[in-house]
Amino acid sequence: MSEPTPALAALEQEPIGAIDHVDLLIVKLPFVAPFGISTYVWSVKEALLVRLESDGIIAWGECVADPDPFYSPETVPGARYIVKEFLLPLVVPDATLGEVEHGFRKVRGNAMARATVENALLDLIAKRKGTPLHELLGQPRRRIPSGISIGLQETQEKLLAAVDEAVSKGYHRVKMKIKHGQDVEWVRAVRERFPDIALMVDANGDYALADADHLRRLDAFGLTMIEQPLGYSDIYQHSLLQPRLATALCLDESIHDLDDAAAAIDLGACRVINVKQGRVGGILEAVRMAHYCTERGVPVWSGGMDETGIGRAVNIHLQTVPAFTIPGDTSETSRYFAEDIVEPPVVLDADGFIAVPDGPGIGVAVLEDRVARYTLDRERLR
Ligand code: OSB
Ligand code: MG
Repeated sequence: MSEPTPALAALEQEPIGAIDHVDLLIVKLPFVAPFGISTYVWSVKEALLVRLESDGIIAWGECVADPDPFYSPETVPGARYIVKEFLLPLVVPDATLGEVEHGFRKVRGNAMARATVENALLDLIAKRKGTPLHELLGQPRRRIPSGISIGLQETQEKLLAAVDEAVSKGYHRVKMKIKHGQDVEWVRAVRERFPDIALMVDANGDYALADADHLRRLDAFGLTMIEQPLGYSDIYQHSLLQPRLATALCLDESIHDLDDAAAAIDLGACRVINVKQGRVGGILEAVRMAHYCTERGVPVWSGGMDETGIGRAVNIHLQTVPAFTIPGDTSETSRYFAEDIVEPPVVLDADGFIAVPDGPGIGVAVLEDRVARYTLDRERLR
């Protein structure tokens, strides 16, 4: 495996340089269909964007926080406050990226806010060099395997139709959301119709350790993993559940950084980790975590937060790092948006793979007229 560490060490030395303008935007894009998890159903994407302008170069960062606290405690207004009051003041011209990241670590939690600014800075650094983000990470271009996350459906028929569509599109693995009352029989229905697909479930914390016997019934379906069955901030109880199941557990929302990943692995709380760059403080920490987990024998994959094309592109570049061995939650743009704020959209090729956008930085063009059309609020800070 090629080492990401030398590339990261070099990146940490990159100067921030002068930034002429900083804008915070809140955008709101309709979803083509509602997306439901055990705690909530979203029908729009509302996100905080950071726009940096330096010497005519425009760089972007997308925050994965939702307006509500139903996946994570971070929210759009909270992230905006943290970005504006505590993070952007640390982004000074004579600092290096490493110094900025070090300063950001004094800000407790708020990893989604930190990721937003850090990713915008990485886009800026890459665009100044005229290189795509994956090259900044020291990685050659490679095709990225696809994966789809199917939200809770009203009926088993609708679920089967959604899985059928995903399979015929060529997705490399299918994840279905589950919750109490919509689990074992729904998984059985999918498994009976699709005996051979790579299938996994995500409960977003809907169960308790007392449900262990119930969850064990999922062992019958050859799932690749069960994602975050227990509490959204729990690691310990997952370590008690994992030995009682044959199926691998995967942690998502309870892993915020490398230390959490190390604790989860030490405790045997999971056999797989979902590394969402937007949840762990940005691309650099995500790469460190992916590398660390892999060395400890725990494979990782890149999650998604139904991002617009800005965050979606970041997730794709991240997956050029070879430690991302399992297909992630990276699906076509059209699954979520009729019209996105970037071009080109993410599409699957005939084999179900995704091409890495190869322009400078995140590699996709952010269309400012479209951004303007979907903007709820815009504030120029510098
Ligand atoms: O748990 O991975 C999750 C979306 C919103 C909140 C939480 C999750 C998700 C997804 C969607 O599963 C992944 C994607 O398609 O981007
Ligand atoms: Mg999840």
